[in-house]
Amino acid sequence: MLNKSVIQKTIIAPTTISGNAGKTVMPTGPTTAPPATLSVVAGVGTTSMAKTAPTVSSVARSLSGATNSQVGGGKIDIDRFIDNMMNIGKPNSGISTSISEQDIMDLLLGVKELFMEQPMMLELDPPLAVCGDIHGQLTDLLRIFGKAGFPNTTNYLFLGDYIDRGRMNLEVILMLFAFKIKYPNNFFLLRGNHETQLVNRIYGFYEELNRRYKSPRMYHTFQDVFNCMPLSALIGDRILCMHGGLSPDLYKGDSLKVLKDLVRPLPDPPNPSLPLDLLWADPDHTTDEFKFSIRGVSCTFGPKVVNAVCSKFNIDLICRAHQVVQDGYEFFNNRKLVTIFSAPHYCGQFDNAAAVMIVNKELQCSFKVFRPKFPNAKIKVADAQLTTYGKPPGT
Ligand SMILES: [Mn+2]
Repeated sequence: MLNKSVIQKTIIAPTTISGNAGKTVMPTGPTTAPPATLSVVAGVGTTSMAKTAPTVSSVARSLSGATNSQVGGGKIDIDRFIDNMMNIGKPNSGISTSISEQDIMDLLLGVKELFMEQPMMLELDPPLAVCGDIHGQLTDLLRIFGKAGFPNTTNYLFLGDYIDRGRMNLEVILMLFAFKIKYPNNFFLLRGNHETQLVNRIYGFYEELNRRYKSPRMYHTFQDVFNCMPLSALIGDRILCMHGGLSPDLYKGDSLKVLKDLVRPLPDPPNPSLPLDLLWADPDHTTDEFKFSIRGVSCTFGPKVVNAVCSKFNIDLICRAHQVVQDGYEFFNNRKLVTIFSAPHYCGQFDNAAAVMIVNKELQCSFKVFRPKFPNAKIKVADAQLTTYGKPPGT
């Protein structure tokens, strides 16, 4: 009979928050598969893994030969669209002057078709970079691409919450959708709870669209796309990803088929329901199983649920987003679950860092951490004073 140490593939190493070297712990038992380890390294550019291959490799399993730019929106010239996106910010090239409503509608149609062509539960092969909430923080998204690789060199999985709260929601969601069409088998976007009408009607997206394009039709077309986005992903058969968390329906379920079988288009899911929990649930130390959430929606789940889901479905790690965590990533329950949050200095109100989880080919995981920058912080003022004191007047 197999014992647990034999079938366990992912071994999780201690976190080194301040140090550079991540400890890698080898599997304790013999295993035929390549050992999968989770080594944690804080700080940008200090990962223990090999550099990502210079070209994008195919990560999506069981997706037949879809070629870049031809999948989904046949109408949209995606290279031109991305060019226009990249020019935003130059003089006289705000988004609503450089990208027409028709271009956006074509993009939305294309990306919706593409989401529907791909499974509800994505099955992906590493290597890839996993990102948490972005919330309209475009410059931080570009910073992530700058450090972890642009989508032409690095595979990505985003865990949802692209819009609301931030200042450039439209730019963020359009850029992500454009990359989805450009690299359909290497760039993946899960749905977050903000990609539901109930939420994005209130928290900024609706108002931003109305202000910039004055188009209720466009807002509704966005909802049609959100309703078709996938809710979960499985990396290398071992890392289960979603925006929010686990659900009683998954806990009691016999297989991951419950995730694969969710039907789209899926308008705002009812409370309680499996898709709602995937979008909203949070881990919780104060309960063993499930508890009502103080959010007023969905539930929280405890260590027992994490352990049961991991062992039942042969999963090493649950990977989710949805909550601000100080270092950009945070473990729960003996590192069987990790929260990733990728919007640093969230809303301008938190001083949190952001993180991206890098999963290499051998399922070794490491973290790139992005510390927030405070352009108006006190330290800058002190610097300026020092400069003034050090120089004679008039220079
Ligand atoms: Mn969320």
